[in-house]
Amino acid sequence: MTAQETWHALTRGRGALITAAILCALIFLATATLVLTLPEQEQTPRGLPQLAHTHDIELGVAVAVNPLVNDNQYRSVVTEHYTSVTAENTMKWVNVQPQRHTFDWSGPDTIVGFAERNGLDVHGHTLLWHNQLPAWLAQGSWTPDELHQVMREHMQALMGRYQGRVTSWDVINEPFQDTGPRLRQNLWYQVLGEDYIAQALTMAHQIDPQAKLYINEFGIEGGGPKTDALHRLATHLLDQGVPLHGIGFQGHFIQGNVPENMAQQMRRFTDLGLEVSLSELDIRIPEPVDETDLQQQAHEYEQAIQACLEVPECVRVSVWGVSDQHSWIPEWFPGYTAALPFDDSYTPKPALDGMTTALSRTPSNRRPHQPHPTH
Ligand code: 9MR
Repeated sequence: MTAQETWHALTRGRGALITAAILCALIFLATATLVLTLPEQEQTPRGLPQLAHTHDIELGVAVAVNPLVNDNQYRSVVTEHYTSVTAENTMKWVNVQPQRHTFDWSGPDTIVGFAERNGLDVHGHTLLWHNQLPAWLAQGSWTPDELHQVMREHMQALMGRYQGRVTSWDVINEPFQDTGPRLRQNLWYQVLGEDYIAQALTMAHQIDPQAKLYINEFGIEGGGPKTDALHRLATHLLDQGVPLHGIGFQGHFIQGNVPENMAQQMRRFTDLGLEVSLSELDIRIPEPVDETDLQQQAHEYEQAIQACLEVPECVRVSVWGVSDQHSWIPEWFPGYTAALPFDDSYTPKPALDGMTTALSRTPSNRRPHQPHPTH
C-alpha cells in the first residue's frame, strides 16, 4: 500500500468514525430528550376542561354579570377552569321581567354572549321558583288561566330568546318544602295545584323541543324522605309522558357532611331514564378555617366529583360561584365561609386539586350522552 492509499484508507476510516460518532450523539440526544420530557409531560396536570372532556362531562360555574364585565381575573378563572356557565341570578324572574311585559335582557345577553365567545355551554336557571319573583307577580291575585298565561309569556320570551343557545333549563326549582317531603305551597302550587309542574314542563318542551328539562332540588343528595318524594314525583311525571329529562342535585354541603351514597341516589333517578347533574356544588366550612379544613374540603370535592363520574348519565358538575369572594355563603350562613375552589383573591385552593384528582382517574363505566331528549 502506497503512502497515499494508506492516507485515503485512514481518512475514510476517520470519516466513518466521525459519522458514527455523530449518529451516536444524535441517538443519545434524542433518547435523553425523550427520557427527560416524557415523565414531565405525564406529571404536568392537564387542565380541568380537558380532563372533563375525557369523561364526557361538563364542569360548570355559576356566574354573576358585574364581575364578568368588570374583572379580568374573574373571567380568566371561568374560561381556564370550566366548560359551562349557569347564571347565578340574572335569568331569574325578578331580573328578567321586573314589570309585567317589560323584559331586561342585558344580564342574560351578557352571560350567553360571553359563553358563546369562549366556547362554553349555558345551563338555564331558572323558570319556576318561589324566590326572586317580582312584586307584581308575587303579590298579584291570579286565576289559574291568568297565571297560566303569565307563565307562558315569560317562558316563551326567555326560552325562545336563547333557543339552541341555552341547551338545558331548570324548569322547576326546589318544588319540595325545605325538609320535604311535601310539595312547597308556592304561588304556582296555590293557583294551579300540583299539576303546575307537569304544565310547566309540557309548555317548556313546546317552546324548545331540543332543550333538556330539569327539576332542580336541594337536600336530596344522601337519600331520605325528600329524595323518595322527588323520586315518586319523577316516576309519576314520566308515567304520564311529561317531558322531564333530568334531576339537578344542588349539592350545597357543609364540610364533613358530603354523603357517601350520592352516586347510589343519583342512580335511582337514572334508572328511570333521566340524566342527573350536581348543579350548585359548594362545601362550606365553619370559621375559623385552617389548613386541615382545606385538605378535608379538597377530599370532599374529590368525593363529590367522583360520585358524578360513577354514574354514566351524570352529565355536569357545576360549582356555585367563581371564588369565595363571590359566594352566597357568608351572607346566608354567618359563621361559615370558604366554600369554593378559589379563595377571595382567586388563588386556587386544595379543593381544585381534589377536583383534578377525581377527573384524572381513568374513566370507568361512562358512556356518551344522548345529544337530544328522548321524550
Ligand atoms: O346564589 C344566589 C344568591 O346570590 C341569591 O341571593 C339567592 C336568592 O335566593 O339565590 C342564590 O342561588 C340559589 C339558587 O338560585 C337556587 N338554589 C339555592 C341557591 C343558593 O341560595
